[in-house]
Amino acid sequence: MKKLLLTGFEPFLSYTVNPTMRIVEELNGLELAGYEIVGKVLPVDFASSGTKLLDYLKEIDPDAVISLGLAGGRYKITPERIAINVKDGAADNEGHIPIDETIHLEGEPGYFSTLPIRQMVNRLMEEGLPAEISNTAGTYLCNNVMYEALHYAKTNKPNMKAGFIHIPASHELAIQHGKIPSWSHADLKRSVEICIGVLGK
Ligand code: PCA
Repeated sequence: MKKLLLTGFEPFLSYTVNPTMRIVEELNGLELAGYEIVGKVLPVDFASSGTKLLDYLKEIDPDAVISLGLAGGRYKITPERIAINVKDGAADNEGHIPIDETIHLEGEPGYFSTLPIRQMVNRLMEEGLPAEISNTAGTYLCNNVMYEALHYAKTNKPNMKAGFIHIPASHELAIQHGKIPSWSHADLKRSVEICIGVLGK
């Protein structure tokens, strides 16, 4: 059976929970759309998230990798179109604040997602779930992990599909956080399952 590495992130900044962490933990070990799901939670740490991801890619040797991240404030499920070779932004969980840094000196300026993002968005909307392609994954950890996966695919494993999906806050998070739009955990999880289903087509 084919293998899918599904990554989420630990909580970060003012977000006391990260809905991607629970989704990844709940889908770990399941079989969906012809894929065995291997779920892993990554640290929100510029120094170690990339190497952790690369370790998992080498150890698990997946056919595809989908990384998930929380985009607090977004209203829709947003598969990302592109990752850029930049680290810049707020403090990570270790207190590091990169300014205009490059992820890989020898890397391309950007890599397009190799996931079927248009089909994912269309399928989600057919299922009644708001979705749109996002044209920026930002320059924080989510972009960093998306870039690392695509750079690895480009340089080591061209057949491995890779990309990133940002999801809105869960109700659980919104109750604690305050003024951010939120979805039920069930809908967030179903959205991820639908995207995996599209990948498996
Ligand atoms: N979202 C952040 C990092 C971790 C997460 O879940 C981001 O969008 O970069």
